[in-house]
Amino acid sequence: MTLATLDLAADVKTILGDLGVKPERYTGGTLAVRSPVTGAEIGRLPEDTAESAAKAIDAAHQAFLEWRLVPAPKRGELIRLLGEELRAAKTALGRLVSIEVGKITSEGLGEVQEMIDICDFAVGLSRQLYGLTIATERADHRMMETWHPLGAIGIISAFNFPVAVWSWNAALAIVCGNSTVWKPSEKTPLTALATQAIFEKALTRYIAEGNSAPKNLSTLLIGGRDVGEVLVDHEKVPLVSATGSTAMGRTVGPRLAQRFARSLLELGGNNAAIVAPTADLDLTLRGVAFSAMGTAGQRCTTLRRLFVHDSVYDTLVPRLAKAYQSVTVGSPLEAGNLVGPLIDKAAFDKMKASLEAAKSAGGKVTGGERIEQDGAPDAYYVRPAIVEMPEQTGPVKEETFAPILYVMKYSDFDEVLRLHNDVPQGLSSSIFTNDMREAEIFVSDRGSDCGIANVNIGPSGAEIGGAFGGEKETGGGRESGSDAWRAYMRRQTNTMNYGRTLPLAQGVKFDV
Ligand code: UN1
Repeated sequence: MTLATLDLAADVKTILGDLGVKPERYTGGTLAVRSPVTGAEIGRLPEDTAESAAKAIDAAHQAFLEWRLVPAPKRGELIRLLGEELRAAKTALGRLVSIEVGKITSEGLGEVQEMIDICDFAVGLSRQLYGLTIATERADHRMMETWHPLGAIGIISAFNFPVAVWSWNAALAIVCGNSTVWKPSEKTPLTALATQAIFEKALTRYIAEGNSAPKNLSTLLIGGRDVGEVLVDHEKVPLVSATGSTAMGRTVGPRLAQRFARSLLELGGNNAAIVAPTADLDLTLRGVAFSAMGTAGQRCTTLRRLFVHDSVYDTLVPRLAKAYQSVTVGSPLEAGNLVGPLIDKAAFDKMKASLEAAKSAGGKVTGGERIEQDGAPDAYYVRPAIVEMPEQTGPVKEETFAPILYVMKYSDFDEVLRLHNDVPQGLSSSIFTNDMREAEIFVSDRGSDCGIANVNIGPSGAEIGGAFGGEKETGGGRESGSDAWRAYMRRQTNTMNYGRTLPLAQGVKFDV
């Protein structure tokens, strides 16, 4: 099938229409959206202005003032309904993700599943927003900590997980009693429109059940950097959760710090895997292939650096190179293809530049060439590249958001651990080994310095139950599972005196 026969704009219209999104929300505007599948335009959205964005944030703040009064388990009911609506819309939203981002069908659906999973998690959480009771040094006193909502939470998301990242933040923020204001990537506003419509369906059902909820609990801002800046600078936004490049985080982080607002940053990764002498090589091959080539190398958790022990190098690397040659690259909407397109030409240009830099640094490149598709001259499909590097230099230390896997040989475990951690980023990591000592050391204090460290699994494809995020230039934030909810709340320490005297802490006397 040639891509030229696909009318993706019509598909978009059907999907959005079925969800109740009016055509004027995605036609006739100034923000053009192209599908990476064909390179063709699939929407043109009217954009927010600085004024409309500021107004929307004020309204979100008002919504917060009301929503915080609703008991948390009741807030959870709204997210339970959101989970139900997402289940009902899974096929449609998954397909829209595939159209707008270029993910293969199972990954588009997987992204929506991730949204459903976090809703389930958040519903349970809505009955578990607990604090501690702490022993006090004073008689007839009780000391405890309580958790309270923050306000209107800003969410800035990236193109590669256009809707799941919103849900990790929004599902938690909302059960915690906050409202949310979402600025999606300007490359993927259509999936955001769809998600907002799904949220509104849940809200309508919630109100029909006899609950009350403010209108602007979840707000969507459409636009580019200027609109994002309004969100970052607005005094009524106490926290911005931002996912994207390290360069973006370098701007957003200090601007938030300037006004003492909080940031939750999830930035670049440069994730590695170590393949040790005892590794199960069949399992390793599959783990590496999915992590390095899946989503066309456009996950922040994508495997980018592979350290292979010299005793297994000559067995594994030729097998890997073969998998790279034979992996099916093509339309993500067609069953059987495993690697879809890059998001746009700029991504392809960056990939080419990194491969050139790798060659100059002594790298042996296989793959990386563009695969042109009939009838789709503006779509950028590439054969994933595998680059054997003499050492960890040049582009190996940078994150290039494309399917490039740098492979390096090692012989000493301590040395490979040092090299593993010797990059500016610290998101995800893994080791393939059956040696219990190596596995334990890798996840110990002296092992991987990343936010995520896996054994016998690649670095990508995390479940929502764990806290997601990383160290160093990755920004330090943690989203989704574990106790990540605390980022969306403020902690208060309460000391209650139920006695008739006033003993002061630290034995201080002050008798007037
Ligand atoms: C991202 O690429 O920003 O762990 C998020 C994973 C996915 C999320 C990736 N669950 O690969």
